[in-house]
Amino acid sequence: MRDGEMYKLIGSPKTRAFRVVWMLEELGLDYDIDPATPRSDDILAVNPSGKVPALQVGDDVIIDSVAICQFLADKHGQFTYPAGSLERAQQDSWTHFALDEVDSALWFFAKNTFVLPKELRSKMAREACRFEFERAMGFLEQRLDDRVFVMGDQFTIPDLILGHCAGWAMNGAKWPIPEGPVADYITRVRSRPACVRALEIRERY
Ligand SMILES: N[C@@H](CCC(=O)N[C@@H](CS)C(=O)NCC(=O)O)C(=O)O
Repeated sequence: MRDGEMYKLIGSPKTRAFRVVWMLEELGLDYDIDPATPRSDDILAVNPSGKVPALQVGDDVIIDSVAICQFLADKHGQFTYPAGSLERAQQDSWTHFALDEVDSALWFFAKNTFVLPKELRSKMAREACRFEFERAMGFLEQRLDDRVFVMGDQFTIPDLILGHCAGWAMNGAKWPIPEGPVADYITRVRSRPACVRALEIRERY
């Protein structure tokens, strides 16, 4: 990216684009937001699947919230361990846990609630999603143990993804976060000033 060029986030902050807003706020960077909705012309112009978010970086576009957050963390040297380190492998393992166990349950629930055509939505699938989510919260409690953040004292990308998914669970799916260490961890992550600012920004869209 050339000096003076701004990042442009394409995607409504009410979607997974929220993760990118939060990351940009953590890093204190300047950016513009095009609050494109899924499958709108603006996102279809850069992503054939119509899924948001995307980040425009000069003439390039990065698709996928986690790829974008990891790129920003790597580029600006914060909230990540360096590629090739064992810590980075552990961090990536947590990122995949957040996506495989938590994001996927929420997403499949959303698909079976309002995304898929009505005739393809299934109550059994929604129940299975909730079952998977609750099981994932149990795994999270075990893996977290008594850490402040998943990697210890340092806040990294998987904390941000888990923090976003927890808000999605509580406010979207209406699934509670189990009280105790997991709820305390989620409160800790979501009370970060950058998350609070991102939540305020989200309300404007
Ligand atoms: N793995 C992608 C998932 C993107 C995604 O599914 N976004 C949703 C909104 S949060 C979307 O645009 N859905 C539209 C669709 O599935 O057609 C990411 O993290 O960015």
